[in-house]
Amino acid sequence: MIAERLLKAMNDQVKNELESYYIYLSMAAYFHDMSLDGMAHWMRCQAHEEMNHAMKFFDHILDRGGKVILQDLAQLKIEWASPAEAFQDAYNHEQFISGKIDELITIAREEKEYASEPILSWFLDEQVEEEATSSKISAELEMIGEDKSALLMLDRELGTRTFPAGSSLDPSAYNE
Ligand code: OFO
Repeated sequence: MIAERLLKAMNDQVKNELESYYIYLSMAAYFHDMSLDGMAHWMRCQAHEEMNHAMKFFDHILDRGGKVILQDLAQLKIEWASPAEAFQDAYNHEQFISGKIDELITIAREEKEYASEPILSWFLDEQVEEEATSSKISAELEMIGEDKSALLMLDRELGTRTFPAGSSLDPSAYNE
């Protein structure tokens, strides 16, 4: 049975991951509106991953005999001043989430909840990757500045990210 303190923190993390999903979906809408469909596609892929993260915590809580309690999500940001600002927000958000994973690991250790260590260590690795990716794109956008053709080239490149098969955020999965 999962320790009460960790259960509460994991339920909070289900909310954090769902908020991540919603934030990236909001960024996808922003990029579609700017006709930067490659960046929008990248954000849809990212949103897909975040939903999976939420469900990983959701299922782990159940596997450890806990009750999942869904919470209200925070009010969304829907506009950014530029693509660079949106990706900087994505990077800041990933740093915030990394801090939350660190807190979960601290609680799991204090509560001697060793059964939760494998999933938390998976998230630790995932956060290293997510911070690195969002930070790199953010730095590239800073370099690009006002150069529209470089922006379009990056948009094309980000549009090549692949969706996992059957993703519900992939238009080809629901537009058949
Ligand atoms: Fe769930 O990794 Fe990003 O937020």
